[in-house]
Amino acid sequence: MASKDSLKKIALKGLVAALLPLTMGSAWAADAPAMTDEEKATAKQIYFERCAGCHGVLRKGATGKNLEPHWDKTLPDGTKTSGGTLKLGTDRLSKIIAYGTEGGMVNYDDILTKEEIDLMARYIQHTPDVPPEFSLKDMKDSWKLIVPVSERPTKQMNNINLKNVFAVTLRDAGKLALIDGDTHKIWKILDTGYAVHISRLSASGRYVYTVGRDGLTTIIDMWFEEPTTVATVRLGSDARSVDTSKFKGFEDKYLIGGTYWPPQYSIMDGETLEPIKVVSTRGQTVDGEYHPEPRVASIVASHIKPEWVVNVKETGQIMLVDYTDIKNLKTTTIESAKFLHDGGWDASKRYFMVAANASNKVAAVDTQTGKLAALVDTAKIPHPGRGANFNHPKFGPVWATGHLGDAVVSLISTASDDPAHAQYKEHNWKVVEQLKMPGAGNLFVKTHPKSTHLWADVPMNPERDLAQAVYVYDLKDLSKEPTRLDVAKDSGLPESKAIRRATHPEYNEAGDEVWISLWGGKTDQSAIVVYDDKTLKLKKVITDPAIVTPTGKFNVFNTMQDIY
Ligand code: DHE
Repeated sequence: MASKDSLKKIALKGLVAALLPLTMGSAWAADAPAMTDEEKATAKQIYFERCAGCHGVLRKGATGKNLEPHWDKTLPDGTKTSGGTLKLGTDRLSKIIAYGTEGGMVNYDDILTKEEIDLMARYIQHTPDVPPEFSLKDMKDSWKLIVPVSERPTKQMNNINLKNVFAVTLRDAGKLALIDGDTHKIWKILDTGYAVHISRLSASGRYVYTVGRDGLTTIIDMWFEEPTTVATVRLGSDARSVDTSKFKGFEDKYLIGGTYWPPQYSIMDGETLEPIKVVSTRGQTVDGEYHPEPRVASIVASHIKPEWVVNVKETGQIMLVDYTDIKNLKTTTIESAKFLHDGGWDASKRYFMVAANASNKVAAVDTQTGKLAALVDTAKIPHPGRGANFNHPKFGPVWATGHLGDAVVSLISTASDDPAHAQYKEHNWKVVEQLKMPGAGNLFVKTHPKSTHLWADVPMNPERDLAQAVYVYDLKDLSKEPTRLDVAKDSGLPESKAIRRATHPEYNEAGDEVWISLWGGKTDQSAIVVYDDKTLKLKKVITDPAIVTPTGKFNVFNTMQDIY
């Protein structure tokens, strides 16, 4: 819910200023229910915070349905059909927002007030506003170089084992906690953009990059005595992804960031964040239709080439961007399937596996040849995070993904150049096994080369008992039921009204312990619960009044090396 406090905070961060022009010049649908300017401004903010991620700023739909007042479409068999929010009306829309749908829309009756639900039901019957563009000049104007490179340390000035530091998103606090993985102590909490989505590490492991949903990107230098934000820049008004240049000779040289709005990616200097180039992703979908809002979903840096893999959600186009010559940028565009979202490398780091979630497919990109290796059909709404790689006792190397829409974890056989794996070739790019989960609503799976366990969460399941627990599979015997760990109970925190969702398993550097976030209410003290990976016994609860809504956690070493 967008409380007055959170609205104030975001306003301070300049987001409202960026969004205000959106109301101007919009053509409100004549038949839509009346709204005051104040109501529209509040609804716009809630839409940005809660709805745009799935339905899109222009409301053309992606993971979520199209929410335009009126739409016409031609089905593959030639039948013409139409619909829209005006046809559904305020009552029906209020019910959908409050109680959700079987199609995957979550219920908002415990997040938004009745008044806010009514407000949103009326708001989405109006024509969507087209937000302003964000140019290279806008980026340059927003750029703040807080500590120039010449004034930064030339060696590490602290005794922390940087490789085992965890960057932890404190989602609703708009902050990032850096936690020492060796001592389990909070090292420092820093201000960042609103609801930081991911953190990524520079190739050297010295810099942490974060990106907020509001597009504010920060670079934190861990060589100071205390971690210090050395530069910030805004990428646009809505963003989810960043990555660095990891290929030999380009370490820490460039940063790339992707935005949902405007639909584009930006290239910056890796040490200062000085903006260098902006590239639009608008264009044709894999079906050949023009799309005005193809948002940049996951971005990943190759270890075997000077390239980034940029996954464009709505068009289903995967771009391999060669960063050796930014002025004369070369990109290879690979057709896959619409609604690309998140993904990770296979064990060999040659193939990038990315979920086309609303198409129920996973695309495997061969980054060596620059071609699509396969489009794999999976269960409903694959959501891998970065996925998990291990050797299946019967099928050899597999990459695992969980599903938001089905109670399974899918194991996909991945190709390998190792002659010892030749026997598994016939299974490559097929789902070779589905592990049964206790319910749908998985977001992340994780394992480690030194582990014999596969961890899976179910935070989006409506059942409290499931959402507050994680499930651990024994990789030596996948026929066994997974072990259930009650993370909320193990945290020792008092029962809370809001479900505390156990999410995002992340290994430490040694690969012998696993950290789970307990994602509680937006003002509740919460925790990170640490388990011994061998015994599955509770090892430590990291909690503090400042630990509020922890979600993603990124271990420096594992993120640098893409170990999962
Ligand atoms: Fe995420 C990864 C988009 C909601 C936590 N999320 C990603 C990526 C994208 C994305 C494109 C891949 C980034 C990359 O690798 O470069 N996420 C979106 C959305 O559009 C969506 C559905 C709605 C929204 O409005 O943002 C959404 N995501 C969420 C959450 O609600 C989560 C659970 C909690 C939160 O902090 O917001 C969440 N997303 C994460 C995390 C990752 C992520 C922790 C990184 C996973 C990893 O291990 O790499």
